Amino acid sequence: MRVNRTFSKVMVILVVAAMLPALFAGEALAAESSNGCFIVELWDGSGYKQVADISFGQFQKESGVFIGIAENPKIRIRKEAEGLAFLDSVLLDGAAASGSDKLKKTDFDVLEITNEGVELLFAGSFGGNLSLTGRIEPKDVGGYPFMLPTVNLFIEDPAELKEFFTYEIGSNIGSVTADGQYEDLGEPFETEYLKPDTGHPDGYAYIYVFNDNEYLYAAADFTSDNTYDYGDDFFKVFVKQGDAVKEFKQTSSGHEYGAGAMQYTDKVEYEHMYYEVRIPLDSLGGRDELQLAFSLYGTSATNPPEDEPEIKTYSVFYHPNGGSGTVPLDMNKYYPGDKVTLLPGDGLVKPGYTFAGWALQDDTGVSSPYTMGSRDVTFFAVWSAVPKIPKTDDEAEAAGFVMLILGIALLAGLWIRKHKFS
Ligand SMILES: [Ca+2]
Ligand SMILES: [Ca+2]
Ligand SMILES: [Ca+2]
Repeated sequence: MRVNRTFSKVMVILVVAAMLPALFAGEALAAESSNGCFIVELWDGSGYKQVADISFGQFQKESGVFIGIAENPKIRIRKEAEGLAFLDSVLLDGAAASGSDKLKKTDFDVLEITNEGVELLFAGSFGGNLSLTGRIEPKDVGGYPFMLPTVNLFIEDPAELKEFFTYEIGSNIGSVTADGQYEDLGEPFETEYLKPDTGHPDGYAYIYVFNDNEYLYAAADFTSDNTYDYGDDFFKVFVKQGDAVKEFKQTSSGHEYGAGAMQYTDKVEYEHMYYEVRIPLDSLGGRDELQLAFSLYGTSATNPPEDEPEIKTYSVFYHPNGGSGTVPLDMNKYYPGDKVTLLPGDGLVKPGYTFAGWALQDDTGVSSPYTMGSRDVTFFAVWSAVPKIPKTDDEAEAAGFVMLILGIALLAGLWIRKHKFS
């Protein structure tokens, strides 16, 4: 009877677990901080079949999903989102796919994922644990450009800029081919460490300034912008002339004064925005000294502290619930609506019991993926008793009979030995 009751409890947990994704689906769609999802599809020989959809927000994170055991799987990942979506790495059981070098490791070298998606071929036999690291931007990222000198942050009108650097004409004679293609520029004129709050990496901006007889040249190595934003990225040079400030803006898609392009430079390992411009000296009033300021934007941007959007994330904890051994540890931060891949409990043991999954504190069973709510959550191990084979009276009698026969045999042996030696 005890055994039967345990089994029925497990059945209830399984049924409830199967219903959970449906119960939470509405909540997932309503979550504001998720900007969309990556759709994971598996090629089955005749077409792609969706195996998972994983929601992502503006900040880069890792998320795992089990896609099933597979042999040389072909996977397609596409976005379902209004904003731009980027993947940094896609690994299957820790292995990279052939094809895209950018997706082989998590290093801020990111690939934009479109609605059409990217196809990945994994060679070999796989257990099926797929891990995506990436982020999805909101449709409008907004934010303020970075300013150098930094005292000019959040000033939108060039005429209001507070401070400028001084560049003496002739102090750094040279030139650049202003094509947006990286070239060695020697020592930077200014260096500033930037911390975007838009999901882009923290990193230095290096500004270079040169001149020859005809042009002022400026270049910007903007390591905090690892995304190409189709002309929304820009580098501006401000030149103060008396009370007026002239603005020279170079975007990532046009050729206003030179060019901006995604490049690998000697400063960081990942591709990022790099700009080169040249400005005719005669448009700058033929001065001996120039008062210069700069700004950089790439949807990589900053916000005044009070304007920072409050994006709360939540954590997942695992509780052994009377078991012992290795308790799973999930370091990820989740937005409400995120899909949480439950970690296996195979490192946990409890004598006389087998691990039967995870449940919430109120005993409600959960299945993978669990849809994150707007609070931290703890999953408790569910233990199901190993059924014991009960001894019936008949079996006890049979055992007693065997013991009796053995006893008689032993006595008989002793009797034989005794008579043999006497
Ligand atoms: Ca990468
Ligand atoms: Ca160049
Ligand atoms: Ca960008």
